[in-house]
Amino acid sequence: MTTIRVNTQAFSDQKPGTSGLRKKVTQFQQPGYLENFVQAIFNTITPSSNQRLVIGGDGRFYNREAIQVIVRMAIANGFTEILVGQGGILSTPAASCVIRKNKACGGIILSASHNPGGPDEDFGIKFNGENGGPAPEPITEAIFQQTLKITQYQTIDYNDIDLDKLGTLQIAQAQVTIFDPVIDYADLMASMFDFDAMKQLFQQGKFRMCFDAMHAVNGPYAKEILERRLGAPIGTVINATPLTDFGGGHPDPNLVHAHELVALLHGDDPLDFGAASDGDGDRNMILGKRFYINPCDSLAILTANADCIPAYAKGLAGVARSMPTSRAADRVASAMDIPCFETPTGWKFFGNLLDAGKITLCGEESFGTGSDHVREKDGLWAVLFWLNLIAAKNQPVRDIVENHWAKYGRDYFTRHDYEGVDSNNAQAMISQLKAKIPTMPGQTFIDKNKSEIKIESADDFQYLDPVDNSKTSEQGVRVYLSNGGRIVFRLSGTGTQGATLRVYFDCFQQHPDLLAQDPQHALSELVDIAQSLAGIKQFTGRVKPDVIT
Ligand code: VG1
Ligand code: CO
Repeated sequence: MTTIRVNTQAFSDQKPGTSGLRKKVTQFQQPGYLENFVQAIFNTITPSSNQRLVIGGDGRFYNREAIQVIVRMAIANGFTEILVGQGGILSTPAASCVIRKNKACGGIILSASHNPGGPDEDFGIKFNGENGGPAPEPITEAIFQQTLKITQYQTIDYNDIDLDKLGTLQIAQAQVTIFDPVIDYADLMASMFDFDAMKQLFQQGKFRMCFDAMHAVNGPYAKEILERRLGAPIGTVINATPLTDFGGGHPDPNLVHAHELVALLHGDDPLDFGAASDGDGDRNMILGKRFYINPCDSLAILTANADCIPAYAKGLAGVARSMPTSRAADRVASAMDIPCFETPTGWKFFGNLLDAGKITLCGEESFGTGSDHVREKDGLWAVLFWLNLIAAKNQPVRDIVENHWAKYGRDYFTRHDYEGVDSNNAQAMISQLKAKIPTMPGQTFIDKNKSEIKIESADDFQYLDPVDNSKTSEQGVRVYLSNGGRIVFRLSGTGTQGATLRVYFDCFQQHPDLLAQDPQHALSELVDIAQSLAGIKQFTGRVKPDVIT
């Protein structure tokens, strides 16, 4: 074993954000930078009762190099069993599945999710605990404190291992196993859904779909499950080979970045169903024929129809959504008489609720949906859920969604992102907004029909975890309006450059004639109110958002 001294003071920026530590590759390449964070993880989690660790990533640039470093350090830190996905590949949900199945003490996942990859792009690392989920706040905070404190890290002198060759190597006290990253996950999916009914969908030959893996990690998973196990035609999965730079694109499944897929669902001969997932395979976008499903609606619809799926036939314990996600799922939960929880943004807050059996399904507006089968959001699972639903109901996507709106009403939703804003200006905007909270209630605005919209209440969201009573504050400014609308302001915790301001809008509509509007139109008054409340233009210098979802 070798001990190497590190200059921790140079690395005071290793505070994990919404989803682990995300920085530019060049930052991770500084000598000792990755090692500092990895040693901080090991110092925080050891001594643990078992010494089995899972390692894998989304295949982006620097994935393989980082894995070699982490394997050497894990051996030097006393781990006895180290499980590495072949080729360094492991989607985030599959990592969660493998940690749980093997009863590991946790796993290290290398990903910057939907952010671009490449020598000048982003890299990321996070630790998931023995439940397979992202480490909760107290652990990530303890890791951060360690990053500031440690003066040395442990490693061994050992050549790079062959990440592509399946099998087990004995190195010092440790067994290092390179395993197939797809099988366990595919088996789990087969145990949850009605694969026979889904196979028939493809056998009949009338149903046509495409899955866009965006050259990211889910390609091999989607090929195995959709094409091999469910019999979808070869070629159903496009951009199926994970590439270190994701083919130069943003592996972000939205209408802008998944344009190749979007084109196949429109045009003269559109497909029936389309789906995409992100860099690390935990996000999903679902499309019907010339039809887009908002992720907030997706969560509500999956909740309402869970009884069609074998894994959920016994019913749901409850459902949870992140705070900025629209309240569509709340309406379903209340009709089903099950609890609905509102958590801060980020998957780590769902973990306790899932572990305690308080919820079965959960989701976020940012294309993340999941359930108690793992402790991460799960892109391919959401796609299979929808396929199973289509097969069970024998209805096209559009009908399923429109019937849902007719029954429950529609929660219009949109998110406006201002990217790469000057951090000080963004902070200043949020601070002045917070200062105004006490005087907001009662403030009125006149809409285009000359009627009044009044602010009913406003706060800075804080969350009291019902399982461990931990408190998380300053999670975003919420403004509730008299017309049923809501505006939320928060700053992103996943960006790597400047600040990203996110403004979320949602408004409930029940009138049957008003269920088919364009969300931007339906929410335009809220957008104006947000502008006058927060002074976005004045603070950011931006006249319009960079990304609208
Ligand atoms: C964003 C999303 C959030 C999501 C997070 C990680 O965080 O808003 O809902 O959980 O990304 O997703 P932020 O702090 O930038 O708003 V992923 O797919 O990066 O693991
Ligand atoms: Co992701």
